[in-house]
Amino acid sequence: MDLDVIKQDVQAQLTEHRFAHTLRVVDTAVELSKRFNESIRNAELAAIFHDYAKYYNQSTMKQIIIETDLPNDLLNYHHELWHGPVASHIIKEKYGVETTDVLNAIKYHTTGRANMSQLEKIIFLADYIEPGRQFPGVEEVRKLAQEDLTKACWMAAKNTTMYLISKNNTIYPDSIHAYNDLRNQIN
Ligand code: DGI
Ligand code: FE
Ligand code: FE
Ligand code: FE
Repeated sequence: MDLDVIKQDVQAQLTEHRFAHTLRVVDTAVELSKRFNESIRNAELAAIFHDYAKYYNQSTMKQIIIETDLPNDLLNYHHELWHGPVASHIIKEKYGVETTDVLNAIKYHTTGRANMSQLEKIIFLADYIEPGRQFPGVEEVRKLAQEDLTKACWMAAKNTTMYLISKNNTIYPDSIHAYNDLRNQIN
Protein backbone atom coordinates (compact mmCIF):
# COMPACT_ATOMS: atom_id res chain seq x y z
CA MET A 1 0.00 0.00 0.00
CA ASP A 2 1.15 3.51 -0.87
CA LEU A 3 2.56 5.45 2.07
CA ASP A 4 1.15 8.79 0.85
CA VAL A 5 -2.38 7.36 0.79
CA ILE A 6 -1.85 5.97 4.31
CA LYS A 7 -0.58 9.36 5.47
CA GLN A 8 -3.79 11.05 4.31
CA ASP A 9 -5.92 8.50 6.17
CA VAL A 10 -3.85 8.94 9.32
CA GLN A 11 -4.02 12.73 9.06
CA ALA A 12 -7.84 12.50 8.97
CA GLN A 13 -7.79 10.61 12.32
CA LEU A 14 -5.54 13.04 14.18
CA THR A 15 -5.22 16.66 15.20
CA GLU A 16 -2.71 18.79 13.33
CA HIS A 17 -0.40 18.68 16.35
CA ARG A 18 -0.61 14.89 16.67
CA PHE A 19 -0.11 14.37 12.93
CA ALA A 20 3.01 16.56 13.02
CA HIS A 21 4.28 14.41 15.92
CA THR A 22 3.54 11.27 13.87
CA LEU A 23 5.55 12.58 10.90
CA ARG A 24 8.48 13.34 13.22
CA VAL A 25 8.25 9.81 14.64
CA VAL A 26 8.41 8.47 11.05
CA ASP A 27 11.55 10.51 10.33
CA THR A 28 13.18 9.52 13.62
CA ALA A 29 12.30 5.85 13.16
CA VAL A 30 13.76 5.85 9.63
CA GLU A 31 16.94 7.45 10.93
CA LEU A 32 17.24 4.83 13.70
CA SER A 33 16.53 2.04 11.19
CA LYS A 34 19.40 3.17 8.99
CA ARG A 35 21.69 3.38 12.02
CA PHE A 36 20.79 -0.07 13.37
CA ASN A 37 20.03 -1.93 10.12
CA GLU A 38 16.29 -2.33 10.51
CA SER A 39 13.74 -2.54 7.67
CA ILE A 40 12.94 1.05 6.70
CA ARG A 41 9.60 0.04 5.19
CA ASN A 42 8.51 -1.65 8.44
CA ALA A 43 9.68 1.30 10.52
CA GLU A 44 7.76 3.75 8.31
CA LEU A 45 4.60 1.65 8.47
CA ALA A 46 4.68 1.17 12.22
CA ALA A 47 5.54 4.82 12.88
CA ILE A 48 2.86 6.28 10.61
CA PHE A 49 0.18 4.15 12.27
CA HIS A 50 1.39 4.14 15.89
CA ASP A 51 -1.03 6.81 17.21
CA TYR A 52 -3.84 6.06 14.74
CA ALA A 53 -6.35 5.37 17.56
CA LYS A 54 -5.19 8.19 19.84
CA TYR A 55 -8.50 10.03 19.55
CA TYR A 56 -10.88 7.09 19.48
CA ASN A 57 -13.70 7.27 22.05
CA GLN A 58 -12.93 5.46 25.25
CA SER A 59 -16.11 3.44 24.85
CA THR A 60 -15.12 2.38 21.31
CA MET A 61 -11.67 1.33 22.50
CA LYS A 62 -13.16 -0.52 25.46
CA GLN A 63 -15.49 -2.42 23.16
CA ILE A 64 -12.65 -3.40 20.81
CA ILE A 65 -10.54 -4.61 23.73
CA ILE A 66 -13.41 -6.74 25.07
CA GLU A 67 -14.41 -8.18 21.69
CA THR A 68 -10.94 -9.05 20.42
CA ASP A 69 -8.05 -11.02 21.85
CA LEU A 70 -6.41 -7.87 23.24
CA PRO A 71 -5.64 -8.25 26.97
CA ASN A 72 -8.66 -7.23 29.04
CA ASP A 73 -6.47 -6.20 31.98
CA LEU A 74 -5.76 -3.00 30.00
CA LEU A 75 -9.20 -1.86 31.15
CA ASN A 76 -7.96 -1.78 34.76
CA TYR A 77 -5.30 0.78 33.77
CA HIS A 78 -5.26 4.29 32.37
CA HIS A 79 -7.11 4.75 29.06
CA GLU A 80 -3.94 6.28 27.55
CA LEU A 81 -2.63 2.71 27.38
CA TRP A 82 -5.41 1.55 25.07
CA HIS A 83 -4.64 3.38 21.82
CA GLY A 84 -1.61 1.28 20.77
CA PRO A 85 -3.26 -2.14 21.19
CA VAL A 86 -6.47 -0.84 19.57
CA ALA A 87 -4.51 0.67 16.64
CA SER A 88 -2.73 -2.64 16.01
CA HIS A 89 -6.11 -4.35 15.71
CA ILE A 90 -7.56 -1.69 13.37
CA ILE A 91 -4.49 -1.57 11.16
CA LYS A 92 -4.59 -5.32 10.68
CA GLU A 93 -8.32 -5.39 9.92
CA LYS A 94 -8.69 -2.19 7.91
CA TYR A 95 -5.34 -1.95 6.11
CA GLY A 96 -4.51 -5.65 5.87
CA VAL A 97 -1.10 -5.21 7.48
CA GLU A 98 -0.05 -8.77 8.33
CA THR A 99 3.57 -8.25 9.40
CA THR A 100 3.53 -9.30 13.06
CA ASP A 101 6.60 -7.23 13.89
CA VAL A 102 4.93 -4.06 12.58
CA LEU A 103 1.69 -4.82 14.43
CA ASN A 104 3.59 -5.48 17.67
CA ALA A 105 5.62 -2.28 17.32
CA ILE A 106 2.31 -0.37 17.16
CA LYS A 107 0.71 -2.44 19.92
CA TYR A 108 3.52 -1.99 22.45
CA HIS A 109 4.70 1.51 21.57
CA THR A 110 3.42 3.09 24.81
CA THR A 111 4.50 0.52 27.40
CA GLY A 112 7.16 -1.56 25.71
CA ARG A 113 7.39 -5.17 26.96
CA ALA A 114 9.95 -7.88 27.67
CA ASN A 115 11.86 -9.23 24.66
CA MET A 116 11.13 -6.35 22.34
CA SER A 117 12.27 -6.84 18.76
CA GLN A 118 14.62 -4.28 17.25
CA LEU A 119 11.69 -2.69 15.38
CA GLU A 120 9.66 -2.47 18.61
CA LYS A 121 12.59 -0.74 20.31
CA ILE A 122 12.95 1.69 17.41
CA ILE A 123 9.29 2.76 17.51
CA PHE A 124 9.26 2.94 21.33
CA LEU A 125 12.36 5.13 21.24
CA ALA A 126 11.40 7.26 18.22
CA ASP A 127 8.13 8.15 19.96
CA TYR A 128 10.14 9.29 22.98
CA ILE A 129 12.99 11.21 21.31
CA GLU A 130 11.37 12.75 18.21
CA PRO A 131 12.59 16.37 17.99
CA GLY A 132 9.31 17.83 19.30
CA ARG A 133 9.67 16.09 22.68
CA GLN A 134 10.92 18.09 25.64
CA PHE A 135 10.85 15.69 28.62
CA PRO A 136 13.48 16.22 31.32
CA GLY A 137 16.34 13.86 30.45
CA VAL A 138 15.39 13.44 26.79
CA GLU A 139 18.68 14.96 25.62
CA GLU A 140 20.64 12.20 27.37
CA VAL A 141 18.42 9.57 25.73
CA ARG A 142 18.97 11.22 22.31
CA LYS A 143 22.71 10.95 22.87
CA LEU A 144 22.48 7.27 23.85
CA ALA A 145 20.36 6.65 20.75
CA GLN A 146 23.38 7.62 18.63
CA GLU A 147 25.15 4.41 19.62
CA ASP A 148 23.14 2.02 21.79
CA LEU A 149 19.48 1.32 21.00
CA THR A 150 18.85 -0.87 24.04
CA LYS A 151 20.49 1.50 26.51
CA ALA A 152 18.49 4.40 25.09
CA CYS A 153 15.23 2.41 25.39
CA TRP A 154 16.10 1.46 28.95
CA MET A 155 16.67 5.10 29.90
CA ALA A 156 13.40 6.11 28.23
CA ALA A 157 11.53 3.34 30.11
CA LYS A 158 13.19 4.39 33.35
CA ASN A 159 12.35 8.09 32.90
CA THR A 160 8.72 7.36 32.01
CA THR A 161 8.27 4.96 34.95
CA MET A 162 9.87 7.36 37.42
CA TYR A 163 7.73 10.20 36.10
CA LEU A 164 4.53 8.14 36.45
CA ILE A 165 5.45 7.10 40.00
CA SER A 166 6.21 10.72 40.92
CA LYS A 167 2.64 11.52 39.79
CA ASN A 168 1.22 8.61 41.86
CA ASN A 169 0.10 6.80 38.70
CA THR A 170 -0.19 3.05 38.33
CA ILE A 171 2.33 1.24 36.13
CA TYR A 172 1.13 -1.36 33.62
CA PRO A 173 2.99 -4.68 34.05
CA ASP A 174 4.42 -4.57 30.49
CA SER A 175 6.07 -1.23 31.35
CA ILE A 176 7.83 -2.86 34.31
CA HIS A 177 8.72 -5.90 32.20
CA ALA A 178 10.23 -3.61 29.58
CA TYR A 179 12.29 -1.76 32.17
CA ASN A 180 13.60 -5.00 33.76
CA ASP A 181 14.31 -6.79 30.50
CA LEU A 182 16.09 -3.80 28.93
CA ARG A 183 18.14 -3.42 32.10
CA ASN A 184 19.15 -7.08 31.89
CA GLN A 185 20.18 -6.68 28.25
CA ILE A 186 22.74 -3.96 28.98
CA ASN A 187 26.09 -4.73 30.62
O1 DGI B 1 0.78 8.71 22.34
P1 DGI B 1 1.97 9.57 22.69
O2 DGI B 1 1.59 10.79 23.50
O3 DGI B 1 2.80 9.95 21.51
O4 DGI B 1 2.95 8.72 23.63
P2 DGI B 1 2.75 7.32 24.37
O5 DGI B 1 1.80 6.46 23.63
O6 DGI B 1 4.11 6.76 24.59
O7 DGI B 1 2.25 7.69 25.83
C1 DGI B 1 0.96 8.02 26.19
C2 DGI B 1 0.89 8.23 27.69
O8 DGI B 1 0.92 6.99 28.39
C3 DGI B 1 2.02 9.06 28.30
O9 DGI B 1 1.43 10.18 28.94
C4 DGI B 1 2.67 8.19 29.32
C5 DGI B 1 1.62 7.17 29.61
N1 DGI B 1 2.11 5.85 30.07
C6 DGI B 1 3.14 5.12 29.58
N2 DGI B 1 3.30 3.98 30.28
C7 DGI B 1 2.35 3.99 31.25
C8 DGI B 1 1.58 5.17 31.11
N3 DGI B 1 0.56 5.49 31.93
C9 DGI B 1 0.26 4.64 32.93
N4 DGI B 1 -0.73 4.95 33.76
N5 DGI B 1 0.94 3.46 33.12
C10 DGI B 1 1.99 3.09 32.31
O10 DGI B 1 2.59 2.01 32.51
FE1 FE C 1 1.03 6.79 21.55
FE1 FE D 1 -10.45 -9.29 25.13
FE1 FE E 1 3.23 8.94 19.67
